[in-house]
Amino acid sequence: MSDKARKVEAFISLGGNIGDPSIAIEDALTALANKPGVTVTTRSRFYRTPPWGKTDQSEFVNACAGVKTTLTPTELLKTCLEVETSMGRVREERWGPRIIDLDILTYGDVTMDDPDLTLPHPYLTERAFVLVPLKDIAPDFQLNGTDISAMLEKLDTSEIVAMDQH
Ligand code: A4P
Ligand code: MG
Repeated sequence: MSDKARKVEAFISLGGNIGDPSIAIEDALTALANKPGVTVTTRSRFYRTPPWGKTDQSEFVNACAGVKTTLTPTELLKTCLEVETSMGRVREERWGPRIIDLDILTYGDVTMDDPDLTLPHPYLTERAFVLVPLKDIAPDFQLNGTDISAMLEKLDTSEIVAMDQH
């Protein structure tokens, strides 16, 4: 099989709310693209988004990227965590403020529920800050027969605002 044939498409969400999150997302995309076995093929616009889950913190900037990868899901997660760590991310409270967060939304059509990795991402369908940028790069995205527009209809997107083009 050629290298090209073995590549799997994965979608990654990026976000942060400390310092200048737009710069952090740019840096994370560059770091990801420099990792062996990962090609960044598409990227969404960047969005200002209200904090979800833990609401008493600064607003976030969020984006999504599409990658083609020869890594396994676990290797791709390790790579994402390496990018976070190399950028100075320190893990503190759950859903709390962060310089940068990279989550794997989907990896091909793989489903898994390991202690360290759940695919598709468990909160994917509940988070407008993920789905709005994902729709930029994957307008035909579907999960369990539901398309992304139908998922978004159930969510409040009114405070998710596209930033100037990057
Ligand atoms: N993990 C399991 N599945 C995955 C996956 N599909 N992708 C594990 C990535 N990681 C996955 O994550 C903890 C562990 O989850 C990882 O080590 C990995 O083994 P974490 O990033 O250290 O912890 P966390 O981020 O504090 O918790 P969690 O549940 O991952 O939070 P989220 O889901 O990252 O949410 N509001 C807005 N507007 N925008 C945001 O970006 N982000 C969060 C954090 C909360 N509110 C937000 C935003
Ligand atoms: Mg995370």
